[in-house]
Amino acid sequence: MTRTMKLLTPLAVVTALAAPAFAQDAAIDVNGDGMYSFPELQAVMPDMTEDDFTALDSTGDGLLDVDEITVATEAGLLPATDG
Ligand SMILES: [Ca+2]
Repeated sequence: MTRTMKLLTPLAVVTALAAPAFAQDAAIDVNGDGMYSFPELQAVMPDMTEDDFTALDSTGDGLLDVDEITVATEAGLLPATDG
């Protein structure tokens, strides 16, 4: 095994394990656009406030994309989804 392979292999394993775990949950993403809107999240998390949502929406576009969902899930702010 080359030196480069040794460096890259663990990263590939981590990526492969992480990617499916944070696929958007169709039960939340009701319109299937791949993002969670505030109404979509509030429907499954009635305690979610608009302030909570704004805090998670780091890009400020009013939608949580996969990166924002991943951060929020890892922080324990959103339920982990496993399909
Ligand atoms: Ca959506």
